[in-house]
Amino acid sequence: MLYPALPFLRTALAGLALALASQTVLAQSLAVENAQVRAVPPVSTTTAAFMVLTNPGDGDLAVVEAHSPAAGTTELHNHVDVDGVMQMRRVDEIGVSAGASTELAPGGLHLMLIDLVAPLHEGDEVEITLVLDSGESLELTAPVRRIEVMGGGMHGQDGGHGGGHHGH
Ligand SMILES: [Cu+2]
Repeated sequence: MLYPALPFLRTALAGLALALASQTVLAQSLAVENAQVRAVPPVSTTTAAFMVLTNPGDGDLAVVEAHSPAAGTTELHNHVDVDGVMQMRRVDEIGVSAGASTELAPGGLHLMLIDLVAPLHEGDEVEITLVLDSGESLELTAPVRRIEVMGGGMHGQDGGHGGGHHGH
């Protein structure tokens, strides 16, 4: 009889639909929410991606690499306060502690998309792959949105980023 399996299947499908509706990407070990890429003027060759990473497991994790077909290079970045001026620094990894979340947000941690292959327009979708220290890869899609720049240390929409890149 096929029928006993149906309620389970229905529950599984409902769960999948819910996951898709909330734009949550769930790997075995890391959930990504609110992924978005900052819209930048067409002349800009760099932009940043933001998201919230949640580690539901009981072991610490770290994102050690990121890739995107939209950019020649994708780096992991953080902002640091240098004498009151926020500057960007490349970091080797973005840690997500067991049972905790790490927020990638304007003025803090972010993914840097460098050498954009084409201008990004508001509403475009950008594919991003995160590589974890466990070797696991996680693919997600982030919409391009207008995102206000936080903090007074950055001049203009892309000023902090551009300056940081030429600095190292
Ligand atoms: Cu950056």
